[in-house]
Amino acid sequence: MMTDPRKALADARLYGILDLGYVTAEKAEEATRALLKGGVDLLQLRAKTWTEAAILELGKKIAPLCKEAGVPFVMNDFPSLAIELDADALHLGQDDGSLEEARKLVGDQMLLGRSTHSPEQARQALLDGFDYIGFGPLFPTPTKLGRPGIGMDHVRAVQADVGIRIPVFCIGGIRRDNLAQVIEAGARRVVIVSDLLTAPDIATAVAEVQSSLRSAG
Ligand code: TZP
Ligand code: MG
Repeated sequence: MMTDPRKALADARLYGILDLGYVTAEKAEEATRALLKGGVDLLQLRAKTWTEAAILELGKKIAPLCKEAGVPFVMNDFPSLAIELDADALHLGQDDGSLEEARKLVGDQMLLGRSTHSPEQARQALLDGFDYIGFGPLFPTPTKLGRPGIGMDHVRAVQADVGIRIPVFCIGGIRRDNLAQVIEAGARRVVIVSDLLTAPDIATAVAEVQSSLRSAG
């Protein structure tokens, strides 16, 4: 059953990413089902080294699983694939063009997210009209090589400023074993990639994170 993606986004705490750097093509569906079963609130398909054709083929299996679970499906990087897969949202990095360009391609309805790496970029994304932001990487992470960790100093301020207008998802090097610290620093919504996808039991790991986030208030 599909809930309104805008409402699902507003309520979201844990944003899961099916990152094909961590999961083989053969295991992608199984990992998706586990992320959904555990209770991720949004699910992004991210495949940095795959061809568009291969992403499309996998997306045709993943997007319906999200729809069935009532979880918004987010396409990373590719407006064309977001349209073709009828995604609920498109996620864009700082180098993936402007909001206006994306809007022209995907229309009025699709949600648009932006990666931000500083309080200034976070504020700019809000002013640009993005529907949510990722803020990080908080810590250095193998999932995003070449980007330094920005630390947790600005989390509370960005949450109190941008975060009261649009959802702010802290990202980058967040794991079950440092989540309490990240929450303590002011985060209320997070993206976790590698720690969930490499967990022996993905669904249980997701459920654990959800429960920590929800009980943080
Ligand atoms: N953008 C900023 S950090 C990051 C992305 C996509 C990767 C987060 O992955 P992990 O494994 O949770 O550190
Ligand atoms: Mg990108």
